[in-house]
Amino acid sequence: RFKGIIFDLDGVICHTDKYHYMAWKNLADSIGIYFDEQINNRLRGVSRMESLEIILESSDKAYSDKEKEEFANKKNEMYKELLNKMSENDLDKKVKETLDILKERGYKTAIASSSKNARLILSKLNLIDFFDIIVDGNDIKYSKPDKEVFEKAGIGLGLLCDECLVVEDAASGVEGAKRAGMEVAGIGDAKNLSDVTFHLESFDDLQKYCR
Ligand code: B16
Ligand code: MG
Repeated sequence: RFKGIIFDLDGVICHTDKYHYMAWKNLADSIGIYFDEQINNRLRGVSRMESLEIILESSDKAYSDKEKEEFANKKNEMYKELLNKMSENDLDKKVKETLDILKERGYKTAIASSSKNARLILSKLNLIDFFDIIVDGNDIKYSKPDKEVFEKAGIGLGLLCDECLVVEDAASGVEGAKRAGMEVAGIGDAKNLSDVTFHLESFDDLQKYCR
């Protein structure tokens, strides 16, 4: 039924979500703001500046745009330091195996990520040439839950929206994919959302649904 599969990056292909958490936690601690895993879950799929706004909700101080810019840069520097330690070994074997099988079965593949670091991450994982198209935070004006990143990925694959299946771990991503008119396979946090067509216990479950 599907001709293309559009993958979210953080939380689906790799677990950079733990590095986002560490970097935001570090920033929050340095400015004395409360931050925990629950707040972190709200940042999944959301752009860097919008993430910062969510974190600053826990503060009663008003920060200037310049300060916010500095906070976001500081977080990103720390995040990139963590990314630097990543290698192909951080790619789950099941993920690579499944991607290879889906390719063999003739599916076109895309990345649809809110991250401006997506290409850096994919090259660390040695996956940069694997996808037919990569659409990331540098290519879009509106981040998830907007549909832009998914629509661009679908167009890049040369497919209609209803020919694409999106794989997402975040509520914001599931919403964006639905707005684009695409069906969704949910994994992790997004597994049990009501808008999701396929519930993936683990990444290799995709092999069952995409024959
Ligand atoms: P950056 P995804 C998203 O990636 C992350 O889930 C989200 O936590 C992050 O804030 C966003 O990318 C922006 O990332 O700061 O690297 O530009 O899940 O859409 O692949
Ligand atoms: Mg994600």
